[in-house]
Amino acid sequence: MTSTVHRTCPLCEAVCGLTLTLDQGGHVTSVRGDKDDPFSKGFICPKGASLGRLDEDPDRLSRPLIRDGDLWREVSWEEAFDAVAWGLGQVTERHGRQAVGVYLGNPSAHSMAGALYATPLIKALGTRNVFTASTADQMPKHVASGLMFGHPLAIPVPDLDRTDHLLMLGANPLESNGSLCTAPDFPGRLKALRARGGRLVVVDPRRTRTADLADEHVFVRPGTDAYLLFGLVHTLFAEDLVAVTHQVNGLAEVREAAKHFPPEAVARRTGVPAEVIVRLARELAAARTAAVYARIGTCTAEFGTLAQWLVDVLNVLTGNLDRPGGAMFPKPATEFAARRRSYTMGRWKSRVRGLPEANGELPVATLADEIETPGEGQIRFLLTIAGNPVLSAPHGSRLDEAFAGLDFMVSVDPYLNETTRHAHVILPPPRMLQSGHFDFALLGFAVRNYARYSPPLLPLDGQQSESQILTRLALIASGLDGGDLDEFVIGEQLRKAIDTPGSGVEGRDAAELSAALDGRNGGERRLDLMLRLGPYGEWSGKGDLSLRKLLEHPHGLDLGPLEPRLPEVLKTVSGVIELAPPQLIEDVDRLRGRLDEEPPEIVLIGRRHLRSNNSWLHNVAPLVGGSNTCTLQINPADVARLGLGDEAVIRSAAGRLTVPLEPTDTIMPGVVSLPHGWGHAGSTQSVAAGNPGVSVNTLTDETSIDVPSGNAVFNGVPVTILPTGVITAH
Ligand SMILES: Nc1nc2c(c(=O)[nH]1)N[C@H]1C(S)=C(S)[C@@H](COP(=O)(O)OP(=O)(O)OC[C@H]3O[C@@H](n4cnc5c(=O)[nH]c(N)nc54)[C@H](O)[C@@H]3O)O[C@H]1N2
Ligand SMILES: Nc1nc2c(c(=O)[nH]1)N[C@H]1C(S)=C(S)[C@@H](COP(=O)(O)OP(=O)(O)OC[C@H]3O[C@@H](n4cnc5c(=O)[nH]c(N)nc54)[C@H](O)[C@@H]3O)O[C@H]1N2
Ligand code: SF4
Ligand SMILES: [Mo]
Repeated sequence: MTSTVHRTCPLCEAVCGLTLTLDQGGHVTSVRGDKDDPFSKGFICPKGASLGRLDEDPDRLSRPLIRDGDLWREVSWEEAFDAVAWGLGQVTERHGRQAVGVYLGNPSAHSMAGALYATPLIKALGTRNVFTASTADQMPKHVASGLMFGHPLAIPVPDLDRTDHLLMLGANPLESNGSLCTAPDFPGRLKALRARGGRLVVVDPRRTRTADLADEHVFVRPGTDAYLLFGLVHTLFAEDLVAVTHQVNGLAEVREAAKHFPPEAVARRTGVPAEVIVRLARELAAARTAAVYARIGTCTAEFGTLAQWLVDVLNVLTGNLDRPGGAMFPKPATEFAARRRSYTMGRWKSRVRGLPEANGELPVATLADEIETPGEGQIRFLLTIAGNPVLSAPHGSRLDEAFAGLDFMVSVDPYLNETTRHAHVILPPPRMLQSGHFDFALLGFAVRNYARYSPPLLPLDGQQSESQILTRLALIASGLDGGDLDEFVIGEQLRKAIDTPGSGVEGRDAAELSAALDGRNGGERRLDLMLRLGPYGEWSGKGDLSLRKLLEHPHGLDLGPLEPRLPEVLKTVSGVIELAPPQLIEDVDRLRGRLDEEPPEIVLIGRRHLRSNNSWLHNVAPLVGGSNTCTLQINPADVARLGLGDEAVIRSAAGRLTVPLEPTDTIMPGVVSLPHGWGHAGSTQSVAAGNPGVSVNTLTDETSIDVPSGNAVFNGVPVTILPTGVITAH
């Protein structure tokens, strides 16, 4: 007897629908793409196809662990939570709440638990020492959007299915399946773009599989995209190609700033010939519709925020912002109406390096400083949730040592790995199939409006759901014995909606509305409330969406193509697009200062492989090996010039590694690439331990950051490469 069930794949941003076959014992016997999902239409990648293997990995923890010295023992949930309460109490009683640090990793942006319970937990902990993977990722985009559009989540996405021209920088969706642009079957959508006569241009220091699929690939020197984009802006002004269709502030300031970046000057810095820069700008302006889209290669760089800003400056200057075929704002089903306010950063600063907060968090690039530096506010207790910063943060090897010196550490994670091995208590979330799934974050970046809820497919069987784990931690942190966090949040949200004129529930009775909510647990009830109050919701006066309706559509619900909606999305105080925010114009000076700089001889960048997912998929045998290896890509000309063999020593300001070489002419001379998430050590992941690789974040430098956002710099790291056997002092 088998059963067929459906759910969303939680592994990457593409949110594909999956159809799984389970045997009577709840084991996954097959995984296919869900043909009836209106968004993913049956698409699946090798990772999704391995979901069963990953979910049933025997190395996943099923019980909480407590560490005594080097010894781990399985304990009951009660004993584990008691230990957390004791450890937290010890530290906060002696050193106060700022001695507590929190790190949230990438999977918490995919889970319901992360979306619903991380914020209340952080509030309950009462600390400002909050760090997430966002400052090793997309923080520059949040900051640029916050300053230009008034909200850090007002992030336009390319209207992939309708655009005539896509200029893509620093993204490789044929491997990553897309990011800050939720598009199941991204490869198919790019092929369709070309098939309908559209043009795709890819800018990347490597000729990637995405570049191979494009009409044109442009090699760019790592870390110089902001120069290149300014060269395009310069050309638009110089050739009178600017066609702004929205009300904006700051057009003259942008024109003025761009004067410093003529194509000839930019060409020297970027390695992109001046005539190519001019042509790219002309093509962008001439296209019937066009979108500029830039991702991780341009974010985790020294001028990440400027690059992200200039992407949308180009979308505005060419009249492509907020129009079909251009760069558009999705309308997710659980969107909340936000008020107009000025977007501010730096409301507080990190203790040691004085780095400003953004979106309520501090740069992960300074986490080690905050743990290692004595004084009031030194982090002595750390909680990590769904993160592996030892492998993923800049100079993660330093964090490895810093974590060993903490008074107490707690990790919520299914694996004992490089990070969690330092914890005193590990609290494992249940299997994926035991968890409900709704993409609160990712559906806000979808190239078509869409919603899908996947209820848990298997019972908890004595496990705690991740929502229950985080709720319990929040209760421990607030010193409360009980109380219903979900009902508290529901009450607050209802009160706000009831008090908001024109909200659809204005003046209604909170108790009555709360009683009407569906859901088998607090998380589902909160989802139902957000759906009902959201822009398609049955309590918004604009639709009939609710949890019940999503449950009636187990393959997901198409909510239509993206539509122009800038006035709803804009939250700037001025009520118009701020094209030249002072904080960014100020940072242009930093960019100008480096315009004539000679590039380092060799720089390091990252890359992703289709069958990987940051640090935590290397324990699934079918996903590792083959093309998914931890090798240093290097141009054959550099191999010859440096006299290298099969492996080499790579050295940076932060550290050194010995790496196997993969000579390939797909990478620019003077650039080398190593994927992140490898370097498996001290973990009980048996497959990963057999194929550990090395951690690129031994080499990345936490002292180098994108100034406005504090984001880590992973691309363009200066390195030296030497043959093995040459002894050098470091
Ligand atoms: N050099 C370099 N470094 C990089 C990058 C790069 O391109 N180059 N990329 C950066 C980017 S974009 C990111 S997002 C970060 C990622 O940084 P992190 O989020 O710190 O790292 P991950 O490897 O994603 O670790 C995820 C952890 O979550 C656990 N986990 C998996 N599923 C769940 C779950 O459902 N619940 C819980 N509680 N835990 C779970 C895994 O076991 C693993 O320990 O890395 C960054 N680091
Ligand atoms: N298979 C797989 N999929 C993933 C992940 C994974 O680890 N594996 N991670 C997920 C996560 S957390 C994220 S954030 C997304 C990221 O999704 P993407 O942004 O698409 O990430 P990458 O595939 O690393 O592509 C980045 C590209 O930038 C290029 N690049 C490096 N430096 C520069 C530069 O200075 N300028 C320019 N123009 N290009 C540069 C690299 O060569 C690379 O091809 O992927 C997600 N999906
Ligand atoms: S593309 Fe992403 S969401 Fe789709 S099956 Fe693969 S890992 Fe899952
Ligand atoms: Mo990421």
